[in-house]
Amino acid sequence: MPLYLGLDSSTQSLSAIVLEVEGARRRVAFESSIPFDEAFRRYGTSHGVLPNRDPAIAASPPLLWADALDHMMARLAGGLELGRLAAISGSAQQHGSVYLNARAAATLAALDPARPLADQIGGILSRPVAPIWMDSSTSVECAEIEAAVGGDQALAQHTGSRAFERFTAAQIRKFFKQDPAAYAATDRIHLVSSFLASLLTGRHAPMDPGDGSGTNLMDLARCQWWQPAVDSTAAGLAGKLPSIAPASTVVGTLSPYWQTRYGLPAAKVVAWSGDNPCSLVGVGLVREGGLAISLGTSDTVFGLMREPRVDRTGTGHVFGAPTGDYMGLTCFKNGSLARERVRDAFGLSWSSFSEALRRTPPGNRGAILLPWFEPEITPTVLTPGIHRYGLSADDADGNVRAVIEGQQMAMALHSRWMQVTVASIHATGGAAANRDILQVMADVFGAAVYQLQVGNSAALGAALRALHGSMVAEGRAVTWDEVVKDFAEPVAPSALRPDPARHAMYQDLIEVYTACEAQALGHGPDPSPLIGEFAASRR
Ligand code: XUL
Repeated sequence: MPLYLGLDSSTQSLSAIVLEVEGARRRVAFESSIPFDEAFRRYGTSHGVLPNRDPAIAASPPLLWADALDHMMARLAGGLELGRLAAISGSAQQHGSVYLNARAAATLAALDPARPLADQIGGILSRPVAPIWMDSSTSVECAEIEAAVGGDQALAQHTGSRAFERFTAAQIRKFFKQDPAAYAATDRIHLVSSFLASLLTGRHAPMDPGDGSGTNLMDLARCQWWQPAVDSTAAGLAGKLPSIAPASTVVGTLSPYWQTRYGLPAAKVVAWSGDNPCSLVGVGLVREGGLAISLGTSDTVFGLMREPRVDRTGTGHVFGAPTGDYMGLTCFKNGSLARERVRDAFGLSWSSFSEALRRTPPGNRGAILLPWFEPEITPTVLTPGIHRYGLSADDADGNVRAVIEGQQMAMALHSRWMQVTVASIHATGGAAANRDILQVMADVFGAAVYQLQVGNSAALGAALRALHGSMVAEGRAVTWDEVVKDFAEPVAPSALRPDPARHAMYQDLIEVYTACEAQALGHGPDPSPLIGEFAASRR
């Protein structure tokens, strides 16, 4: 029975899911995860990121990702009959970029199977670190790129997003300006996804349109690089970008390095993509209509779109979807890290965090917390800071409820641009295991919230993409509904239903939240009277 491997290189860990599929027999055969900080202390990361005194700068070592890939393959080879491995695909944190010199192609093609991968590829990096999605240090470059292409709306219309600090174009431009010699020595700029695919195939892999649309450089309609953006980003960039191939393309086979090192077959490698496009498939959203919320290092709200409805307010993004459609997405940086910061500030465990949530009244008497522990993506907040309204800093229970309600209201407010009538939400990511958090989600959105059988939707989505790409390559007709069947299905009996009275209350509270956000961003009046009115109306 053939096996399909999905890998997910996220901010903090590398995960793997192996599916066994033949006809109606479909099961998850293996799941594993390697946390970066604990397993690879020598790289000095914290939560997968290199420490930096400037909170706007976030970068990670690409060699760490390669090392983790090597270790995961060893783990897989030890636990499975990998001779049956038919195809592999992968998911990676979006936007991060890896800079390789002209020696890369020859080195990747001739790796020594007796030696660890990370020991052999240090010499192909023209930049030792990769800026990642948490970086917010490129506002100047964003403005320069937008001005050069005719403004933010022009960029959004063509690429799916206005310029964002973490997107690859602004990051490339900053590198080009700050280190022109290293930029000149760069022969190829990969995303994390196409870099890892290249390590597997032993040659430069293309990008898929899902991850390509997180660069601010890809023409969304044609799935090709958009020349005005490329030219406005850095001199000579066109020659340094990989090609873009449809998400189900087989981009190569496992290179001799992996075959000899771990006794693996020449399995097909299907183009890797970003974690959010992979999750779209991994939560089963292969049709327009539903919404998914991923509560991970970042919190994201996303849904499939048949047509690219670009956000005119400049909040969200339109990416390519693995199905060949599009997806709308809004991203929040203060996701799990903010929840952890509140939990740790009051010395709580996750279970006492949940108890605090249960003890406090929904609506929190109008208290609002804006949890911008790190610079925030949505809304744009470059200088981090916590804002409390009607809430004391030492009220543990109140802060727990406020961080959860604040995050959910921010997601509801800032996903309105997608114009999706939300009847149901598929919840994924680590915190989606917490049903107290999901009940707040159901009440804020007024929608039923479903948990899924497989928690890691990005790795599952990658494995399902391996299955899809492999079947397409074999000329077998298959629909996406058939691909996701059984694996990416919501667990119906466990659905969390919204309470109509609480949903009505949250609709009022979102007005208060909106006023607090505006005041904190410096363009709104003191929201205290609104908070007072809300609290009085609930007495
Ligand atoms: C999406 C984004 C994050 C990363 C996290 O635009 O920046 O969700 O993909 O890995």
